[in-house]
Amino acid sequence: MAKNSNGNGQNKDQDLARATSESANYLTDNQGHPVGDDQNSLRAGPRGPTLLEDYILREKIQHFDHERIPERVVHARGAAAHGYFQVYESLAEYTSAKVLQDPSKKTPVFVRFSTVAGSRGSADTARDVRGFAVKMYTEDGNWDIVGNNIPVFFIQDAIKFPDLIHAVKPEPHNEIPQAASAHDTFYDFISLTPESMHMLMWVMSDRAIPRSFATMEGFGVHTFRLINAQGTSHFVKFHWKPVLGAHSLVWDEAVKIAGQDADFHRRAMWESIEQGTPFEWEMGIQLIPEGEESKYDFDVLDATKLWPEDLIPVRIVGKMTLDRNPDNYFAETEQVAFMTTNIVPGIDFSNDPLLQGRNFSYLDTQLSRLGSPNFSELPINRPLAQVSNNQRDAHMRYTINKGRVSYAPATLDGHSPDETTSARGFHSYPQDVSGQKVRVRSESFGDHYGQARLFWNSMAPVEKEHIVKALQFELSKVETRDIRVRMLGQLAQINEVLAAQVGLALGEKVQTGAKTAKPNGTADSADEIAALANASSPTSASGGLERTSGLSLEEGQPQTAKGRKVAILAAPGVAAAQVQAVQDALAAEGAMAEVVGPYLGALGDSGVEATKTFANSGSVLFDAVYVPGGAASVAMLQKQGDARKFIDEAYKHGKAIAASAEGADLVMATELGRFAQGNGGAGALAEQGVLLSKDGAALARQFVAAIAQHRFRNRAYAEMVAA
Ligand code: HDE
Repeated sequence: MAKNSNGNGQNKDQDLARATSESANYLTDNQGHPVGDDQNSLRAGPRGPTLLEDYILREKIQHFDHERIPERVVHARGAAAHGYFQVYESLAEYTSAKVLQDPSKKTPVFVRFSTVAGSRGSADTARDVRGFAVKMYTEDGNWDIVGNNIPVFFIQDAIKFPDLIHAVKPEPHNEIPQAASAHDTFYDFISLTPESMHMLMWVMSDRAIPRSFATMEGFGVHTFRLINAQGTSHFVKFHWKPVLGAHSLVWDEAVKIAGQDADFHRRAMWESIEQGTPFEWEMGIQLIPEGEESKYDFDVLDATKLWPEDLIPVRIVGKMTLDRNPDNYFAETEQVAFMTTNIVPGIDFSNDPLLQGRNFSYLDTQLSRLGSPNFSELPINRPLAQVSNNQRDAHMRYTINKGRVSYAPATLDGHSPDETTSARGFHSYPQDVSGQKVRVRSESFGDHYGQARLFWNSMAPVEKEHIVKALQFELSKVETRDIRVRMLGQLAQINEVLAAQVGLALGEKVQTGAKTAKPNGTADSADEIAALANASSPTSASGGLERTSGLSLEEGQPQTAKGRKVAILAAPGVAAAQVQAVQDALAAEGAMAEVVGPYLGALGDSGVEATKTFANSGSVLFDAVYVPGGAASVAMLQKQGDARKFIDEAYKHGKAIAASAEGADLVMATELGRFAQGNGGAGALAEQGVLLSKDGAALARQFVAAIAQHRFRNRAYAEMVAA
């Protein structure tokens, strides 16, 4: 094949090095001129006016003035990392995509996680959908799976996207609230949009407040196609399953973390990768052979529907590892341009109308955000595969094309690149298409509540309780009563008990029909309603299932302490050997520990150093708490309200707590300790994941096992403790 080389396929590192200006060891301006003075502008006399001639000042200020580019209209706040993807075994049976065929090949990836509604400076832990955008630099060009951490979406048709986003963004008259859906315009829109109900259930669930990027599932959401070398097509859904399991925060934590560390998620990813602990996911696929899709009572083209895992199992096919932090946030994370149209031969689109609309949107948005069609030449966007075509010029052209041929057909210079007509080239799946030009929604998209019920039915009791509380919080912030009432009407379509429970907090009575014992069909008390909460509602558009696995976060998660962060509470006089023992036990499991003390640095002559203090951190930033012995240390901490609150709060949030030797005295001095006394004391606490023991080694083992359980939902005094 004749080549019209533009240097794109060359060594990416070399290109990156050329793109940075850090090679000179002296200061220069952007034209490479050595700069003699970067402290003072050029002026007429020491106290005179600044001279227009000062090109160094002008260039520096002008560059600064243009430093910001428009933030993403959605998904503005994000963080990203580099890594690689490897398929476990060849999927050639289903797809000719090379990236899914050779298990020995590591395909470089760049993955950006984001929240949707908040602006760039908003907090990481807002209740929101998370973006999960993967760019794979494959040998056949870039493949982007621009997904979310929730497998369905709010709307069925792209034409509604601007309405949805206008409704959820801060209200236009006063720009309130930031990064929050709890306001009138959002629920005005949602209450009038039944197709959003399934997604709303997910967004009100624990999924919308993930513990970490590493404990989030990812989903391609839309139905795509896999096409093999023979041209056979399977419909496919892509999944990313976190190796550490999927875990979430509790709402009280999410709210407090937003204040204590707005960068909680991005910091955790950065630190973990810096410490050599990568973030990992397995790729899963669900497949439906082309032609068999009509046997289900949901439409595979409808992005408000998932494929229940009990019906169509997820097959694990590969692994993605994120092990390198970006060098520069702006150049990489901010300038990365994901596009749903970035697919490779062997993968194809479906007719999902949301996906079809996205296929227009992403290129358009990159042109506006990055300012030029040459955004694809930026180091982070440039494919590793060679680029060879007749496109030329435009703003900020980086490539220096050689020769005079930039058209085809051409004979001059032998330079016009040939199309790849062989199997290697991208060929759309030749689906039969005919029909009238219409603006209609297919009737097969018509069921809006069945899968919302499937989700509700599949939740564990504690998850249902969280959904109810989230809706109580959100809807109580809606000022217009009509909207609140309309929302209760929608919720009642999903599950009457859910609606009644939410209604209690809004001062509204909701009819609960046949399910209540009351002759008038209403339920009056929370207890009465809660007693009904676990009855399943019949579903539709769910393949005949009433519930399915794969939806509850309380089921089937791997139990591991890896990646968890533990606070060790210590003061002068702390028993250093006990600190060391627990640090060793945690490190052996891949968990991290920090010593939290009354001040930073050496704690007296104990040999232990505090890296965090009660002033700069709280229990919400950790997964578990350990209190080592040392009489003086414990005596000092007992007098500190912050130390006692640390433990009470961790208890309330269901986190593992352990104390060795005198450390137990601190636990018993907390509010929780007071409740426990007289109620079985230490024995009763142990069942609730509060471990008090004199035997340090055994305790460390039990503690690690308790951390792996993630949360103890059986905390008897959780509601009573005030923290
Ligand atoms: Fe996006 N979306 N989206 N979206 N989306 C953008 O592209 C859009 C949708 C998603 O980390 C924008 O580069 C339309 C679904 C992610 O850089 C924009 C529709 C899903 C990211 C855009 C959708 C997503 C975006 C804004 C309805 C999950 C961040 C900036 C048809 C499957 C990527 C940008 C990153 C970003 C448009 C719906 C995921 C405006 C029109 C469904 C993860 O092009």
